[in-house]
Amino acid sequence: VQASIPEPQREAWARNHHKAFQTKEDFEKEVVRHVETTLARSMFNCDESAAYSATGLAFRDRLVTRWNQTQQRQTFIDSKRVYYLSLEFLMGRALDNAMLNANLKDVAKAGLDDLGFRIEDIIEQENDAALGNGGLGRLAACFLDSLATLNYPAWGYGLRYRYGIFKQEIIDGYQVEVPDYWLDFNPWEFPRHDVTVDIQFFGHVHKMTDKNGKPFCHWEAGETVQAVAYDMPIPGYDTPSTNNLRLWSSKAASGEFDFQKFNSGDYESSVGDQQRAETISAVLYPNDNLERGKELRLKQQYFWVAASLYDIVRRFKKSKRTWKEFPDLVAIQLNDTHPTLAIVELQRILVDLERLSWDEAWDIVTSTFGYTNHTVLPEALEKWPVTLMQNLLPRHLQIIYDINLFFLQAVEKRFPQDRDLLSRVSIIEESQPKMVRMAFLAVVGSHKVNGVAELHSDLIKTTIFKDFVEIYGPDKFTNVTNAITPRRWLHQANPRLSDLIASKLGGYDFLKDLTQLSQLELSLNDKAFRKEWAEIKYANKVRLAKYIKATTDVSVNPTALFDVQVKRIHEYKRQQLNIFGVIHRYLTLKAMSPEERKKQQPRVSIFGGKAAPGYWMAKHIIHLVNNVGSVVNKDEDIGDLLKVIFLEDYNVSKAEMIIPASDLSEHISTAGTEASGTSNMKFVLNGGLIIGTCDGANIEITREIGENNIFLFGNLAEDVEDLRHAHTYGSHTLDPELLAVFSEIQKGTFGAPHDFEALISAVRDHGDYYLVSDDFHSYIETQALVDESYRNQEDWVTKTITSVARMGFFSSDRCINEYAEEIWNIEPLQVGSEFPRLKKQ
Ligand code: HBZ
Repeated sequence: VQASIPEPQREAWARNHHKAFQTKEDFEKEVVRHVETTLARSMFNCDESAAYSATGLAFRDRLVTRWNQTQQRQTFIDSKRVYYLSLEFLMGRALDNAMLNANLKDVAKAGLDDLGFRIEDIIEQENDAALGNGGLGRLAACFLDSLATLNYPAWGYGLRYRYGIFKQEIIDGYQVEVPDYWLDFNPWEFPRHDVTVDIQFFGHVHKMTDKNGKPFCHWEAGETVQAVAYDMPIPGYDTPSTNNLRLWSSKAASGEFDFQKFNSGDYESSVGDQQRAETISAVLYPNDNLERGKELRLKQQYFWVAASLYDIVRRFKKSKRTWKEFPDLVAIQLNDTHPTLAIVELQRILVDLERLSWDEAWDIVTSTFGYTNHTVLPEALEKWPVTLMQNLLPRHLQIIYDINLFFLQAVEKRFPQDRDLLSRVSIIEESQPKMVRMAFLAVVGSHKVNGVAELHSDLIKTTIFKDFVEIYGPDKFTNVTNAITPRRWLHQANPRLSDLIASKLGGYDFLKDLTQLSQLELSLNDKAFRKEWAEIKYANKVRLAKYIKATTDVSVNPTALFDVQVKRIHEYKRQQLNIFGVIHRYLTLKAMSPEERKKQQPRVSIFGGKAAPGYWMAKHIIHLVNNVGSVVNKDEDIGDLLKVIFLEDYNVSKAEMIIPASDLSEHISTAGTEASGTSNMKFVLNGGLIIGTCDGANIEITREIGENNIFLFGNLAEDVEDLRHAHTYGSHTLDPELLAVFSEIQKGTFGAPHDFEALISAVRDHGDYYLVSDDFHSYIETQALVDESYRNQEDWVTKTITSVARMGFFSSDRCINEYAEEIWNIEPLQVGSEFPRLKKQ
């Protein structure tokens, strides 16, 4: 087969090379061409949705050229690549990002204007790519942006869910889940029907001998499903580098129908096979920080991991290097334990299929993988029943047992007679039923393990992985503090602020080197700058106020303090603490005389976030917030002094509007529970302040911006154990102000008390695991301090400017450079704009 064009004909290709548009006129031509040909429409039936499609296609054409070029260059140079394996990529919208990263948003705005559209309306047409739950998935998306921007050769591998995270509707104060079918029209993905992998499940393992008499294992599968690649280009900011995100979709291996069954009249079961196969990539599991051990989830994990590894190995083999060199060309990062089977799969490929010795293979495997831990919550640690694994992946279970055997043998040699240690660190938990501990497998199979903020990385070393630090030494465990991309979370979400900063810093270079923000402190006394700074915040609040009016029909005053908590609803994140605090505020205001009330600081408490569909407590929290809102918001005694808003269906594109409009955001998890948090960084970068606990990245944010610029409260992680003990053994008396809040709820002020009994009794009768009572007083006091601070607007503005100036550390570029140097050992590869290369140099 002819794979590439012969030398004599290449001139014709070079002559006709697709030129990316650069001017408004060329952009318009591209849009009209796509409307009139690709979409088969015209100016007489071009609505906003068609204009979005055509604009998306015009930008996608631009991306493709650079994408191909980047991939060709990476392959030609034979450089080491990193593969980021994540079950979630919470990408949000792509068009605005593509325009900004190419520095062509102004061109597109002017062009669309000529053609009769407002760019904001066009951007709003796009569905979010919502292939993730929360922080973990969004972190993966920020990392892709930084990897491309910094010119690292990197691919993401994930699943192409037909349904992303569900859409949330609030009906009568309750969350209702609606499926998120987002693929109707998606110009950003390229189906690669020629890139497929057959993935096996079930079946049996046979011991065989090869022609040299060497024994080996053969896995005869019971079911085969086909993986089809869909690629998405990931543009870097201000660089031609365009990386690839490859998402796998599942389909029946035998094609559309099993014709034999079909012809023999068994139509139903042939369609059934088809559906069973497609089910694998049908839907994102909507739990965050909870593992439920469902067979389909394990199938998803293996399907994705096996397809990705097949692909990676296939690419490696083209390089004609020896297996020993695999880790010189390939680094694989495991985003949490979800892809841990990749360790087992690579060992299987090397031992069973490539016939390397166990030890040779294991050296390669452990040099290749790195593992990032995102949680210490026990209910989130992945464990799979041995029986389930045995049935679905019989050969993998054998390999896991062997990995465990060799590991335990080595441990026993170093720590003889410590039976207890062996059972504590065993990858197989000897429980009823027996379980495979995925986090331990990930630790044993990787050369580096990292946590995502300093406190968290310390905690994993002293709790869940304590024994492993003893065994491997401390150097295997490291910290890489999370961060965010300033392109999306400043430049795209808050263009006016980005422009103002650029005007002070002499251009937009700070978007590629966020430490340059520090120069903003020089402008602290610049009156015009401060005024514009405050006006931008106000304008963003006005925009959010309009959105609130349009979606909830509640009018909020944009001069009030906007207090925001938007994130997944979880007891450990303590939205219940926030809403109990809001009720306390309401009761306090109600008890005041009208004169006294006039002196109070008006506030809008804004909540948003999804509850996992099966998370009953989280759903009650949502219900309570909504009910409190419907009482408070129409209370005439209160008026603008307090409004309580629940924003439906919080997602990435809504975050881009909400975050720039916040004065104060809440990051109030029980100390030691939130691994890092990343929205805390987004809020501060957008000129908002934080009320928070000493948890996750809040601690490092405080170190960077200074403790005068953050409102910290509550107990410390080191005291949590004792406090919990005090609840259980009766030496804790509940906070009286919190009890007053409880009795108001129980009076029925916010609807049937029965509905909220569980929320109350979790604190009052069941040990208050999240220490709501212990932190309540400190929380209320600190909120009063916030009110006082906010009244001094000049001071407040100083705090916000100072904080933004000190946020340079939290660029995901810094974070990715740390991974690249300390874990992946990869170098950037500059992609020039020269194209095409006619000959290999
Ligand atoms: O990862 C989050 C952490 O809670 C947060 O503190 C951290 O900042 C962020 C990035 O490191 N973890 C998640 O978002 N986790 C999940 O969404 C999740 C999803 C599926 C699971 C388990 C966890 O099975």
